[in-house]
Amino acid sequence: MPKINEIAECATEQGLSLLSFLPRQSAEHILQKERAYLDSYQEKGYAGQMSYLKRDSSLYGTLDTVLKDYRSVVSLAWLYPRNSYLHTPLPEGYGRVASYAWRNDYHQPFKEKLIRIAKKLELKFDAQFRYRCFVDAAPILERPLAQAGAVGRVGRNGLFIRPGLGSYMFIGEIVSDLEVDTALTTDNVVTDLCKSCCRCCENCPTQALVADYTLDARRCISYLSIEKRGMLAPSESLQLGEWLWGCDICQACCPYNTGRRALPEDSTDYSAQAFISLRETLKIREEREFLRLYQGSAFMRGGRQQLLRNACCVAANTHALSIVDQLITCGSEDSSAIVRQQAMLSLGQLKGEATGIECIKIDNALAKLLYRTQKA
Ligand code: B12
Ligand code: SF4
Ligand code: SF4
Repeated sequence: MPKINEIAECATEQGLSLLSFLPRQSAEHILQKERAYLDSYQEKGYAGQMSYLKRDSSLYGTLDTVLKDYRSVVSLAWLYPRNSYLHTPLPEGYGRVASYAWRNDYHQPFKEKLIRIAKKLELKFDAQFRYRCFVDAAPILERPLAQAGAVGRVGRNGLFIRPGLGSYMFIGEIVSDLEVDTALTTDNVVTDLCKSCCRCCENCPTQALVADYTLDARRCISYLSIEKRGMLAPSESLQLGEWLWGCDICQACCPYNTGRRALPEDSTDYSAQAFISLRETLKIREEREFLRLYQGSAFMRGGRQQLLRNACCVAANTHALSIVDQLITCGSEDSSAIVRQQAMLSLGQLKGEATGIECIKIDNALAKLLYRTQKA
């Protein structure tokens, strides 16, 4: 039976941190409790359009659905860069990208790390056991499971925070037949992290954190930019603010992310990933070109249409009059009706700010686009 520190060692070798190692009974108990929370989350409509979050909560109430008669679940964290560009003014004609999306998509590489850990344990203990590895890809309530390990907690912003590491992390699990050595040390049990702090709630620009630990996804920039399909209503488009993809505000303002992290900081210059040119984005007309640029990135989740839709919104929100021509081209030529309409809405918004010749140009373009839309 592997001891908790042996699992932690294997995790460290893969650049991961151990968050929890739970026997079946504890995991099932937690998931049953959280299931009730999910029910009320669904009832209040907080899940928005995310159909996968609206599935019957019984699916989430056990891990037997992913590995029948499993014996334990290990939760592990993979840190990603923190967003240190939030105080850098946005360059004109650019949009912000949340730091989880700066590197290649995390799902596959993280899963491979988890598989390597499981294989190492098999070798080390000369025992074959059934296991399955998951990263954000099954009906698993990852944060409550991570929290049960007592090394960190979910904060008021809804994110799992481990003091010393912060919250800029992905969470993944190994569900398996491994027996657990339950000797968890209790001297570092984290109970209340936030105390009287409320920085995340105060700084969330859309008041999406509607109650302690509770996020109304429908108001969250991350949801609107990544998960919400189709057109964005004018109020939603405004809510994106400067964010082209995701949002880091409630993490960046959290004191647990501002100190030094226990792991070495990544010294890569991520500015080219943190700020993306709206002009270049709005020029991507073909799926092939989108794939050439973004295959393997987090943008694949929403695809070309959604990235361009968001770029139109950010252009209007940031008063980017310098890319009016690009918006006009999008409004008339893009193959996606959603992109065309979002471009027209943004042009309408920018018209109010333009003066002289610029204003006449937008007016003419809008009249032509409107005529064409009515004729179609
Ligand atoms: C749906 C989803 C979203 C949705 C909705 C988020 C939400 N609050 O549910 C949207 C698109 C908005 C989103 C945004 C982001 N997400 Co997301 N998301 C998920 C996903 C796929 C499911 C989450 C889920 O089941 N939610 C349902 C609710 C009911 O459960 P829960 O959030 O797991 O847990 C809640 C309860 O435990 C409750 N709770 C716990 N204790 C207590 C105590 C009390 C008193 C109360 C009332 C409640 C309570 O609060 C928890 C947090 O809301 C998970 C992956 C997964 N399978 O878990 C990733 C995941 C949560 N997301 C992740 C990330 C990185 C993000 C973003 C940071 C990305 C970005 N930069 O834009 C943002 C952060 C926004 C935020 N403040 O949470 C990571 C979080 C890592 C971490 N440190 O916590 C995860 C775990 C993915 C992963 N495998 O790494 N996400
Ligand atoms: S991710 Fe942004 S919009 Fe969503 S809760 Fe955090 S600060 Fe608010
Ligand atoms: S900002 Fe403050 S209240 Fe919000 S999660 Fe961090 S410590 Fe908790």
